Amino acid sequence: MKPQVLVARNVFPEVVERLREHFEVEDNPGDRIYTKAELIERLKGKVGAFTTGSVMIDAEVLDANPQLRVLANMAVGYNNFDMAACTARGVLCTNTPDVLTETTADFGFALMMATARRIAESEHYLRRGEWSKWFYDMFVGSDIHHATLGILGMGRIGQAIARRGAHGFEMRVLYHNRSRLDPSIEASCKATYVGKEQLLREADHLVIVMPYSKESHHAVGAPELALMKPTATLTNIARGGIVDDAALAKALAERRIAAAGLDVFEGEPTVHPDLLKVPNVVLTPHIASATVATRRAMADLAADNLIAALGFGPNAGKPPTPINPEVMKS
Ligand code: 8YV
Repeated sequence: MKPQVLVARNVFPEVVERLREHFEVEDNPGDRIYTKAELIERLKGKVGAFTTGSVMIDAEVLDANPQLRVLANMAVGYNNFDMAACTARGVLCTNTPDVLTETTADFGFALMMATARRIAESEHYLRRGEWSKWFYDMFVGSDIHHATLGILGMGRIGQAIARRGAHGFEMRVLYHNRSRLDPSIEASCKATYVGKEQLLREADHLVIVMPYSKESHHAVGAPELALMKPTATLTNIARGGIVDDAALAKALAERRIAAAGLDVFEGEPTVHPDLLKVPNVVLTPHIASATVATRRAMADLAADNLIAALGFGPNAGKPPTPINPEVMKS
C-alpha cells in the first residue's frame, strides 16, 4: 500500500500523475477551498500534503493529524504555515524559491511601470468612451528611467528588481532590509543600503518585496506613507498585510502619494472597498508568478520536495528546498 498524500488545490494533472507513481493521491480537481474542518478531515491518514498559499496549516490542523510528516508549499512565501508549530511537531516544510524569482521581478517591474505611467487608469478612460481629444496633461505620470527606486525587502526577488532598475533603466537604487547585503551583491545590483525612513523619504518608486510575518504586519501604514513624496508610487507584490490597505486607500484618495500598484491584499481575495473606489491604483489578483513556465516549475519543485522528503525518487531523503531542515536531523 502506497503512502497517502493530499493535493489540497487543483494543479497540473501531469504533476498529480507524477505523485501517483509514489503515493495514493487524494486530489482536488474541483478546486474547492476547504474550510479548516474539511482540511482536517481530508488530511486524515495522509503523511504528506501539497499545498498553496491559501491552505492554512496551524497547530490545530497538525494536532488533528499527528501522522502528517511533510508539507510541500507551491509558493516561495510560507506564511500560511505556522512554522513554530510544524517544527515543534517534526513536520518538514518545503517551499519553491528561485524558480519564480525572475518572473516575479518582471511582474513587479511591470506593475510599477503601469502605476507610474497610469496605464490601467487611462485604459479604463478609453474603454468608457471618454477619449475625445489630446491634451497636454492627459494622464501625465512620472518617469521610471533615472528615478530613485526604493526596494523594501532585498531577498532574491528584490535583487532581481534592483538589477532591472539599475541596469535597464539607469535608476538610482536604494534598499532597506533586515540585514545589509554582501558588498558584492550590492555592487551587482548597484544598490545602496539605507534606513527605512530614508528609503520612504527618497524613493520615487517604492517596491515592497519583504516576507510577511507578525513583525512585518503593517510595516507600511499611515506614518510611513506620510514620509513619502506626494509624487511617489508604491507597489506591493509581497503579501497582503504588510501594507495597511485602509491607510493606503486614504493616502491615495487624498493624493498624499501619486499612485499604487497592488498584487496582494489584506484578506484577499477580498479587496478593501476603499481601494476599489480610488482611480490611482492598479489592482491585480495575486498573479506575479503567473506564467505557464513558472507555475509549472513551481508545481514540479513542490512535487520533487514531497517525493524526496517522503523517501522516494532519485533524491530520496534530500528534498531540494526545505524550510526547516533541522527536523530531518532529529
Ligand atoms: C503564488 C506567491 O502564486 O510564491 C509565492 O509566495 O505569492 C505566489 O507565487 C501563491 O502564493 C500560490 O501559492
